[in-house]
Amino acid sequence: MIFTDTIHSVIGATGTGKSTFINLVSGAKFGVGNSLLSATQVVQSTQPFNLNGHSVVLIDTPGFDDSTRTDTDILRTISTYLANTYRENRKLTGIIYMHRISDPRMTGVSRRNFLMFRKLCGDATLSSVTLVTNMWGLVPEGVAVEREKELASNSLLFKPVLDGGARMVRHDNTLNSARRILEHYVGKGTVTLQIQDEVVTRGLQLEQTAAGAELEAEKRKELEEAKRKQEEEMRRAQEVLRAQQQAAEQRRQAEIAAARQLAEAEAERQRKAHEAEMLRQAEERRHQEHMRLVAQQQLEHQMHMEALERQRQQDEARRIQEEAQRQQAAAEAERARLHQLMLQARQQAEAEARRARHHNHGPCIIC
Ligand SMILES: Nc1nc2c(ncn2[C@@H]2O[C@H](COP(=O)(O)OP(=O)(O)OP(=O)(O)O)[C@@H](O)[C@H]2O)c(=O)[nH]1
Ligand SMILES: [Mg+2]
Repeated sequence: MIFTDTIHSVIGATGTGKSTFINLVSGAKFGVGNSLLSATQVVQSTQPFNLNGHSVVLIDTPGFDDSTRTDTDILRTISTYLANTYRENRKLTGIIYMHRISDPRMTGVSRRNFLMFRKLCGDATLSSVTLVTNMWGLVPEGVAVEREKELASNSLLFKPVLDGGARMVRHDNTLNSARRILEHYVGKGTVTLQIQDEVVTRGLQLEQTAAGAELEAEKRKELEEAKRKQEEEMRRAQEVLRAQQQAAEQRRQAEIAAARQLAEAEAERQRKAHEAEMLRQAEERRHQEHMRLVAQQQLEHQMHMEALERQRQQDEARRIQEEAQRQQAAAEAERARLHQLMLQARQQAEAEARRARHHNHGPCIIC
């Protein structure tokens, strides 16, 4: 927020409560955002209102943010408005920069807004700057106080502005608080913002102004950062891809090795099975040969035994026959002997008989 003897301008990131502050103290009915999108899209001035007998006008500005418009667009809107008020000789008396103490850190949009704010104001106007912290109720007091200290003492945050003559005050969202902030400017002289000097007095194009150059530098930085991030993401993606390819290759190699192992194992199994089959067949052949030999031996043995039996039978038959012949011969001999004996006996008997007959008949002339 900035003001002349009647004009103050309120600047800050989107959603920091610029319109709320202005509405509260001026009675204006500017749109207040409750969504994530920026509520204030254009630069707008309040009707003059009375502050301790002084007529005051507040200028509401859109914040630099990512939600709806480009930063260049917003800068052009603000700088054009401020240049016009300057041309109309409606000078500013104060510039109010709103900052939520509830913001955990000052990065991104907040940092960009603060940079733009500094480049819009320039160093010469810092004594007319009020850094307003609000939304104290949204964080524990201890945390908020620590943040306030850090904002004031960090050279990347508010310190350079405070060192340049700006002041930092707390706003508790009450009318009294808002009025006290504005009362500080009563009776103070007007200031020319750097952007007004650059555009109106020096006739620079927006791009040539400190804010424009800063914006360009920021955009370049963002582009470089985006490019770096993109390259980083690409590198990561390539690494991921490479890792995936390596993993796939390793998997493939492992699969090949496993398949080779399987094939080798299968070949080995088949070789062993073949060997076992060969052994079995050889064993079977050996067995068959053995059985054949056994059978042959049995046959030969049987034939031998049969031959022996036959021989024995023949011998036996021969022996029987010989025995029979011998017995027959013996019988015949016996018979012959007996016959002989009989003959002899008969002859003897006949002789006896003859003798007897002879004796009976006196001595024989023959004997
Ligand atoms: N708790 C608390 N909430 C606030 C305060 N100031 C504003 N708000 C809330 O913050 C939200 C944004 O307020 P706005 O006044 O629209 O903020 P803005 O800075 O004008 O936002 P843009 O127009 O988008 O740049 C709204 O929901 C307000 O009710 C405050 O001091 N305390
Ligand atoms: Mg607003």
